[in-house]
This record gives sequence, C-alpha cells and structure tokens, in this order.
Amino acid sequence: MPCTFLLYRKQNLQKGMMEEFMKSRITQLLGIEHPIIQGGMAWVAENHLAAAVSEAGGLGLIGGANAPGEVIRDYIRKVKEVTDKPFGVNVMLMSPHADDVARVVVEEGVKVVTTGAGNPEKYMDMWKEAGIRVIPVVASVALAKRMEKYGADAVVAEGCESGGHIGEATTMTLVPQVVDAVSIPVIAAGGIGDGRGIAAAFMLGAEAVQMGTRFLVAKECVVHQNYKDRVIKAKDIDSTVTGRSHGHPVRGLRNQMTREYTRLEQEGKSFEELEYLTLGMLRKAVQEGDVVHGTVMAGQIAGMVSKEQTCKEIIDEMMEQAGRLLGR
Ligand code: TUI
Repeated sequence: MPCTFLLYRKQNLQKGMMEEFMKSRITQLLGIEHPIIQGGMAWVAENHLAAAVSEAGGLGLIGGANAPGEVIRDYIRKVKEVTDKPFGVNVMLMSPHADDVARVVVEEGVKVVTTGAGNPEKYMDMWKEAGIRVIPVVASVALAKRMEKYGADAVVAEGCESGGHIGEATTMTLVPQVVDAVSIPVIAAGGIGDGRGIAAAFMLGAEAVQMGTRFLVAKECVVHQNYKDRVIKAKDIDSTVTGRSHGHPVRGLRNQMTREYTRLEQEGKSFEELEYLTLGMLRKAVQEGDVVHGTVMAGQIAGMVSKEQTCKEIIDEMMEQAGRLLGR
C-alpha cells in the first residue's frame, strides 16, 4: 500500500496548496480539517469534549461506554446544538446497552461510528445502510482484515500503550502490519500525545491518529480536577495493566486499587472475585475525583502530558509540530 499521505503531500506541494498539508483519505472521508480523532473514553467523552474537538477541526467522539441509549441520544442532540462540524459516537461492545446505542446512532443520524472492545459485525449492515462511516477499533491484523471484509470504511489500530481496555501489540508494531494487510485507511492509536507522535504515525502508514489521554486534561473535558492533576503529575512508568490473567487487560495509573488488584490477581483470584474492586470505580474517579480507590484509565503518554489547554490549543500545537517535523 503506497503512503497515501505522501502522495497527497506531493500533489499539494506541487499545486502550492499548503493549506492542504496533512490531508489524507481520513480527513476526506470524515470531512474534517485535521487528521486527529479524540478517543471515545468511557465516562469522559461526553458532549462538551466531543463538541470542542470537532469545533477545533478534529473529530470529536461521544463515548457510549456503559451508558443507556437515551443518555447517548441526549449527548448527540447537545453536540448538534453547538456545532455543525462532523462528530461521531464510540459504541463500546461489552456494554449491556450496546444494542440500544447501536440503534440510537442510526435514529439520530450520526455520521461516524467507532467501536471498541469487541467485534461489531452484527451491526455493520444496519450502520452501512444508514450511510454511517464505520470505523472499528482493532488490536490485531486478523480483526482489521475481517472488518475490511465486512465493509468498514477505516480501522483504528490501537496499540497497548493506550489507556483503558487494550490488546497485546504495541502501536509501533501493530500499525504498519495493519497498513500492509488492508486497503482501507488506518488510524493509529496508543501512545500518541504530541506532534512527534502524529508524524511518527504517518511515517508508519497511518492517515490519522486517535488520542485519548492528551484530551483527558483539555479545559473542555469534564473529568474531575483530581483526575486531571493525577495525569499531569504522572511520570513515564506510572501506568500499569490489570486484568491480564482474566483476558480483560485494562491500563490505568497505578494507585491503591491497582496494587490491591495485582496482589489478588497474583494469588490467583477469579475475575468474579476481583470485580468488586473495579465495579463503578471508573465513575468514582471521573466524577467524584477518587483517584486512590477509583480506576484512573490513562495511557503511557500520561508522563508527557504536562498542562491543561483548550482542545483548539492542543490540536493547533500538535499540528504545527507535526507539520514542522514532516518538512512543511
Ligand atoms: O475499547 C477500548 N478501550 C476501552 S473500552 C473501556 S470501558 C471499560 N470499562 C471497564 C472495563 C473495561 C472496559 C475502556 N477503554 N479500546 C478499543 C479496543 N478494542 N482496544 C482493544 C480492543 C479490542 C480487543 C479485542 C477489540 C476487539 C477485540 O477482539 C474482538 C474479537 O472478537 O476478536
């Protein structure tokens, strides 16, 4: 697969159209200015964050998480009230409400759907018939190929540097392997937090990036201040993965809860026995600011996130840096 971004770049430089810099099949497909997608983070990515990212020229996502369909319908309507730029919804496939959310996005005329934590095959026909751009998040080449076969418009290849539910492969190894395996555009995710990461992702063949952790500390992000402060103070090795022994690996910042979880996991406790430690604990951290007992999902780039900024400041700064590195 030739690097589509470089092709665009050459054509555009020839035409002298510098404003077209870093356009790709993804910016075209989604009708967005910058190749930046905000992760659909559970409990975090609600209407304010999604609208702010979209207004700043990226693609804002509402995170479906474990929320009922009607909550997501309300978020969708609130985003539409404040922006007419494109935005999307992430359907978290492990949610008990996934069927409802999958239907609500069709009813509300959402243009872009991403999926996470599973295989979205059973919804693909319904979404494609509704004209929705479908972008599954994948953690393996096998699922990327399968999604292409089922009509996905693009895939997000997410490496295990990401926060939250993760796969096994790193971004550096997964992205080029997925790029080589499919013809649809690939969006890189996991461990990308600034313009250097964006430039590197494009060099791996990605045509856009998805970022969560950097947007966690955006001024428009409603996550509790304690959560933001914890991310801002985090160092390079402050995240850890719990749940590997049960096949549900989740990356978050180390705290009393993750230490206890790890200890019990090493003792061989079952998933059911450990569930009490995490049930409702993401909400507790995000909304109540309990970053000691709560689940503080964040990716490995937390160590690089040093200040609160608006979504526009974050996106403009990263695009400027990426542009400089890629020889604008
Ligand atoms: O989905 C995510 N990240 C998430 S979802 C989430 S909500 C949650 N809350 C508490 C516990 C667990 C989750 C928090 N973070 N990222 C996308 C992603 N999808 N990463 C990895 C995958 C994935 C993994 C395996 C997708 C498909 C898959 O296998 C499907 C199959 O059938 O092979």
